[in-house]
Amino acid sequence: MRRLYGRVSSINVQKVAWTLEEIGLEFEWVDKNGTVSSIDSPNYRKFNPAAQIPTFDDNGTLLRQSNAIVRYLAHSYPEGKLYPTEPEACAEAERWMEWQATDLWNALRPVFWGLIRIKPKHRDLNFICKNIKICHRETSLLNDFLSDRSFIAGDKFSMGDIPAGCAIYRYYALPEDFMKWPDLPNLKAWLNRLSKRKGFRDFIMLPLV
Ligand SMILES: N[C@@H](CCC(=O)N[C@@H](CS)C(=O)NCC(=O)O)C(=O)O
Repeated sequence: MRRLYGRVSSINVQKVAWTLEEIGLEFEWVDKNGTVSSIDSPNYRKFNPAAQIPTFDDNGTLLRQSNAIVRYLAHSYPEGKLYPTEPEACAEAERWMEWQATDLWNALRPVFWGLIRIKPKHRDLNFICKNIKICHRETSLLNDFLSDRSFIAGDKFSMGDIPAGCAIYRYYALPEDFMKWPDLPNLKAWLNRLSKRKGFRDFIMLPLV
């Protein structure tokens, strides 16, 4: 039995759900429509002591950390063609997975929380604006990188597109009055290519909550 634990509103759960859809694996989804912390219970902590989502149970193999789960699935199910076979292409996929989880997310997460999850009266606008500037700097890097390719690892969609695609969707779904995005045509064209994929439409293109 395969099970994915965690609510669909979590970016980290979304990465795994999209990967599973790309590979075509069937799974049971626990707490899909939950809210923040809804899954936390002594039972859940037994297999995720940090009480974080997602956890993926692959027939008894317990996996945690979203990008590690995406890599595991891409590697373990080659029929999904998500794991680049050339080392150079694989390194680019890995590079932008790391970038999403560190350089971009360190700035985008406080913007997302500040504008979507925290009540306006509790917002730290200076902190949000400082992080919006960092987000723009980071997304410009990906925009430049995408100038000579359709997808992150080259001509073919791969695991490298998944974490970054989830985060860039959020970047553009945040309120325009605050974001004032720079012109990033390669990034927008790539996002448009991702939007043709069922997993992206079903699990990523959702209202931010
Ligand atoms: N680095 C971890 C971060 C996991 C994480 O922070 N998950 C958040 C949701 S995005 C969480 O568990 N929140 C508690 C909850 O919603 O119950 C990963 O990529 O899996």
